[in-house]
Amino acid sequence: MIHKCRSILWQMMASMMMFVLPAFANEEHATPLQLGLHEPASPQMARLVDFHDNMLIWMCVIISVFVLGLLLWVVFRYNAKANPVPSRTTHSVPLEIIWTIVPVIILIIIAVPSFKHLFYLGKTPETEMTLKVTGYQWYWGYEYPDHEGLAFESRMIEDKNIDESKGQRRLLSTDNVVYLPTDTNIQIIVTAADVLHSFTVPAFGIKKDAVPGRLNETWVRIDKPGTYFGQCSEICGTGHAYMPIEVRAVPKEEFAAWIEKAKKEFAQNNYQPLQMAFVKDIQ
Ligand SMILES: [Cu+2]
Repeated sequence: MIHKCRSILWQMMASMMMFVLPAFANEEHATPLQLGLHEPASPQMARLVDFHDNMLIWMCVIISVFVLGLLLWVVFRYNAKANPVPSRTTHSVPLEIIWTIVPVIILIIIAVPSFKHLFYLGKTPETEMTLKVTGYQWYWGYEYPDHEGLAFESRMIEDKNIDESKGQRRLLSTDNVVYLPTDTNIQIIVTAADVLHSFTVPAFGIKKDAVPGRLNETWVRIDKPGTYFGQCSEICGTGHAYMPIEVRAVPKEEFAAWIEKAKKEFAQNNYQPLQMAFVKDIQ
């Protein structure tokens, strides 16, 4: 009987590991039962993962265990049986000072590295190229202003047309993939043509609101080649869940070859990119 129980236990553990282990693999997209944040593909995301895994999560664990310990102490030490005559104390100045100051100190400890990361994410370094992203209901438009204004639209591939043998993924793959070069500082300008959207690619640590009539800016430097997925992260209407982002990061030479191919391919589409009026044009 004990032997049988043990073997069932082993089987359960083995099947659980089957689910959990892929979460630690180098995946470019989210996996079922994934633990932890996305595998970073940019220095921005590497910093965010480091901040989360080595600091925030441990602070959460310590605070949760401490609060749980206090609760258990109160439940067992001060229940009606163990403590029939309760104390009538209502105030304790030293205790109130401690439980005000300690959380303030904890917040300061979190704030210092947090602001450092915020400034790093917000300050665009010297960039080598620009990608302009426009959110539409419900697809994305991409423009490459440094490459003779190459522009195209990108829509989700419907479930029935998904071809898994080509690595396509339901709700994530798009008909026109955005190619970007690796090891290049890329400025990303984000706007929208109708309602609010948000351009988000977890592997890059990017989430930028796309606001009609306004240009928001961010940047990325992709460390390793691969296909990276993202989704609109601002509730923008009934098609909100169906406007994914698919980015293929390739070495610089491969990117240059793709640009040449894409210029010919999209020139036939007669695509009209969104025209933005700049303040200097109006004056
Ligand atoms: Cu959207």
